[in-house]
Amino acid sequence: MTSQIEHRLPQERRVVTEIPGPRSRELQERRTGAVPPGIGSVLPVYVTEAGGGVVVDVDGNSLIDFGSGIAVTGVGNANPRVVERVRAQVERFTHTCFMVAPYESYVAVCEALNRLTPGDHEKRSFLVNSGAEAVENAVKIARHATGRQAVVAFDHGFHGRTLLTMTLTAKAMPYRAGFGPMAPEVYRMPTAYGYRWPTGPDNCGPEAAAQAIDQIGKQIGAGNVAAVILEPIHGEGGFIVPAPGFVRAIADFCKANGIVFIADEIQTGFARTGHLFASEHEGVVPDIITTAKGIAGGLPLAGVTGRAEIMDRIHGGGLGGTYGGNPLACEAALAVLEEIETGGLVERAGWIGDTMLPRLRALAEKHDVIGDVRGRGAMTAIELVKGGGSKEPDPELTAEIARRCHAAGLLVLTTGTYNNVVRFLPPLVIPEHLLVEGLGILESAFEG
Ligand code: PLZ
Repeated sequence: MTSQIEHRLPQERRVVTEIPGPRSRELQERRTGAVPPGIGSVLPVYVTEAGGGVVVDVDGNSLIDFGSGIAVTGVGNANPRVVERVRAQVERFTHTCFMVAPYESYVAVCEALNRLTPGDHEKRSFLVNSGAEAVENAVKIARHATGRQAVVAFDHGFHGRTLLTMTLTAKAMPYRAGFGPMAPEVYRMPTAYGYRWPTGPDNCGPEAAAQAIDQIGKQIGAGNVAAVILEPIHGEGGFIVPAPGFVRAIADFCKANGIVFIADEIQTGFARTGHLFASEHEGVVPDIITTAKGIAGGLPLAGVTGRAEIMDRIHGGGLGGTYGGNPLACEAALAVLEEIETGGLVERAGWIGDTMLPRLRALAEKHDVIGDVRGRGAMTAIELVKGGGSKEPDPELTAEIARRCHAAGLLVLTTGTYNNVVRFLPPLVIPEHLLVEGLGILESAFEG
């Protein structure tokens, strides 16, 4: 399946130096004197250009991009339609603050979010700067609307790095350790991690839901819960697709108990999984959806979309922020939505999954250190274990596989609570030959 997009950069892998090369290494040295080590980089090649399926560095290497800047540049980096709309906007005005003097593009993005997110009920949306800020706001709204305080999140969940969203996030290292105390009234429940569920993946969905619901009742009391927040695929937790029935059971429980069900679609949204939103795979209609990343092709933008009757309860001035819905980012989002529609990117994400998953499964047949292959559409992953029947995570092998891919010019990311998952998030517009070449590099990485 070809993508319609004309690419500005040659769509080729080109490795002309060691990776990182000498100029990148110089910049990395300079960076260590200026930027604290708390900010990491997966692969410290310093970028000059990127587009389609490639990222080009200061040494002239052209890497195949299987990361999309963590699921952001689905429409391709510096997508021509995004560039055109942003360029026109930057010449008109760069900022007024929507809370001071508004503009049409913000309203148009919100109308689009209301129309495109699951459910045909009346909705309202507003815009902020980052995924974490969207999640913070979703929780504020749920608390205000219900008059309750408790918030339920799940094991392996990731929701951001601010105080509240770090508290919602499951993993201690590197996200929480040393940064306490955490925010109050956040409770964590088991999630439906089929591969690691003691009684096996088939029982996992209903059993995990039953455990979570039982614990909510015992530890909090359903009537005290303002919101339950869940990623329809756990992203940073390891691309864990909740076992069948889990998401549905949790959403139904929320509905029956007056709890706001928040779907965090920040990583899964905007065509990434082969639907516009991953909640659609589960047939659930969330009360609030948080979006970011893929929404604006790389410009910082995030959205909170919810039922009108919940959203409209917040008093005037109760929500906002200086930069939320910046006009450049709104223009970029409108371009992204056009691109998804005209470029058939939902279908293309499905095709990417149909291309990748069988090859990943075949690779797992050959190498028993690949314990699990999973994902949806253009959000897929392999989980690496010691092998020989053991499910013990193998983070060292995972790092080594990523290193080999990087050295060969394939930019892959790792993830997972146990740091043992290699994840694949190619731009949805990646040319077929690069997707296939990238898979070949990954396969070779397992040969040593
Ligand atoms: N919710 C589901 O995936 C961001 C984080 C990278 P921000 N994921 C990438 C890192 O190490 O910080 C994310 C997410 C989900 C919320 C967020 C947070 O989005 O835009 O990074 O704030």
